[in-house]
This record gives sequence, C-alpha cells and structure tokens, in this order.
Amino acid sequence: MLVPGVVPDWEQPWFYDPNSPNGGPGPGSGIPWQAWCAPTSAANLCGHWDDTYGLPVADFTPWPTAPPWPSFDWQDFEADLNRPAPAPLPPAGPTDLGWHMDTNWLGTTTWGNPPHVGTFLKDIHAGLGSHLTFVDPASGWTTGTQGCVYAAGLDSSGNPAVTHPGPGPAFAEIVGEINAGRTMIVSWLHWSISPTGLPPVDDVEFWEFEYPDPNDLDPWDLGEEYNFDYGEEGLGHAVTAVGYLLASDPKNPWPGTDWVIVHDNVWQTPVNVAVPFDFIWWVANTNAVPCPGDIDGDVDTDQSDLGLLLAAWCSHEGDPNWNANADLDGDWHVGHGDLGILLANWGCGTEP
Ligand SMILES: [Ca+2]
Ligand SMILES: [Ca+2]
Ligand SMILES: [Ca+2]
Ligand SMILES: [Ca+2]
Repeated sequence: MLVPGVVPDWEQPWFYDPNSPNGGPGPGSGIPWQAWCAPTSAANLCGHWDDTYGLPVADFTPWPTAPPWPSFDWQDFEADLNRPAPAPLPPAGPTDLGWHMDTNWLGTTTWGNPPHVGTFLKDIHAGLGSHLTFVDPASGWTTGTQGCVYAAGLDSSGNPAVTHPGPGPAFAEIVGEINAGRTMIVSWLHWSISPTGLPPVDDVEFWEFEYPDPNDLDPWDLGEEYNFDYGEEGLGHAVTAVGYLLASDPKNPWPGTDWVIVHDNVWQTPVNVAVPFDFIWWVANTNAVPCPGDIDGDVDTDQSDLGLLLAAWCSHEGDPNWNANADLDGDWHVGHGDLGILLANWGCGTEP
C-alpha cells in the first residue's frame, strides 16, 4: 500500500551542492549540509503535497527536477544557499526547512537550542509547521510528533499528541496516515540497515536493521550523530514514510513482519526501501495535516463538512448514519468533540 501520486526521493543537499565540502555523489559531507535528514524528509513530504494535491508548500516543480540553485525554494525547500542568519521566527522571507528546524544550530533561534549537530526531535514538527504556515497560511496546517516517550503538537485529528507506548499504535498511526493519502516523517535511533536478500515486490526492496557497531554509527557518511536518546533531543535518522506492507499481506515475503516503506535520503539505497517496523529502533512519527476539520477531503473546512458531521450526529461505529471521516477525534462516536474540532478550523483551506 503506497500513498497516491509520486513522492520525491531527495538526497541530502551536499549530494547536489558542488560548493559543499566533498560535494557531489561520493563519501563525505560537512557543515552546513551534514545531518540534513529531517529537512530532507520534510521536503519529500512537502513535494508530495505540492505535486499530488496542489497545495502551495513546495517549489511548484514536479519531482525529480528542481529550480536552479541557489533559489530559496530549491529542492522543495530542502535547502537555501542564501539562507538568513539565525534569528527569531518568522523569517524575513521564504527560506529552507532546515532553517525552520534549526538544523545544525544554523536556523531560527526561537526554539532556544544549545549548539548541536542535526535536528532535535522536538524541532521536526515545530519547524515543519512553521514552514507550512509561512508559505501556505490559508490551509490551516497542523503538525505533531507522537513518539515512544516524547509527544508534542497535534495528532492528525487535531487532538493533543500522545505517546505510543507500544508498537501496535505506533504502526497503526502510519497505516492510518498512508490510508488517508498522507506521508509522514518517521524517526529512528539509527539507520544501520542492510539488504535482506528477500525478493523485491514491485519496486520495493526489503532491508533490515542491524545492531550497529558503536564505532560505525554513520554508515552512509551523512555526518549524522546517533546519540541513542529517545527524548525530545533525540538525534537519529529521519525518513519519509510512503507506504506499508502488513504482516498478513499475501505478497509479504517475510510473513509475520509488518513493514514500513520509506524514502530514506540515502543515495546508496533504492527509492522505495521497506524496513521491519522495529519498535527497538523506532523513535517517533511526525504528521502534517491541512484543515483537521475537513471531512469531505477537499482541503477546506466549511458548510459541506458541517453538513456531513450533522448527518452523522450522535452515531457510533456500525450505526446506519456512521461516517468515520466525521469522527475527527477518533473516539468512535460523532459528537461534540468532533464539532469542536470542526469549528476550531472553520474557514481554513481553499476550494481546489
Ligand atoms: Ca517539487
Ligand atoms: Ca535511498
Ligand atoms: Ca471540506
Ligand atoms: Ca468523535
């Protein structure tokens, strides 16, 4: 199961920037573009919203091409060669996702961070939300991160984010987002993966996590640091989830294993990489949703959504007038909680 449309598979910016230390395909990366996994994963997400759903959050140039460097929206806002100096939000003008996320301590000062390499877990949804709201204020974007020990922002229904104490709800969240046609950013403690040798299904190749050698925690030479901190500062590797394969799927070459299919911003691996949903190494899911009160799926919250909600009013799952899309808060009942979410988002979005 993959999301509709095409999701970009950008590599990290040093891969493209001839002026970067050790720039171009090959070993090595460095400041400013090292450890750029979270902004790159977010650029894939933004490119998908732009290319597939027409929301103005990326560079209006369909994958795989990009506006020429050094445009600020180069590569779906992944990187901006002329990025502003660190400063409070909002930025003086459009700039890249890494600036919004304070990646490598070179971006906004609003998050109040100490010096660090890469992106803090707490800044992924905050920076993504800051970017989305800056470039597309009309769509009522919300973002949130739900991790094993850290949660902040909003879930995809517009409720306060919660932690996922076990693999079931964590994987179910990814399945729910993919089924809704949305990609997610998924963070892991490390990205030491190797091929399983299992036969590919369509264009998906199956890889597996290793128990990494502490002396080789940057196997792809991305300049990333893996500090094995599950908390809000957790620095690991972020990827873009584009699909899943259930343990029960007849196509599954390793029955009993749930897989998440990702674009991993590693050039040495294929476009579609499936890894087992391994709760040992999973850290968090980050969602981005326009208009949580949108029930009919046209990316606005207006009378047509209210009409659907009222038509399902007071219904429970299984009732004749039940509408799962109207259950905005996910409590298997359509009622005041859902109406509150709809009214809080009233007027967001635009008709396509
Ligand atoms: Ca694009
Ligand atoms: Ca790859
Ligand atoms: Ca709507
Ligand atoms: Ca409800």
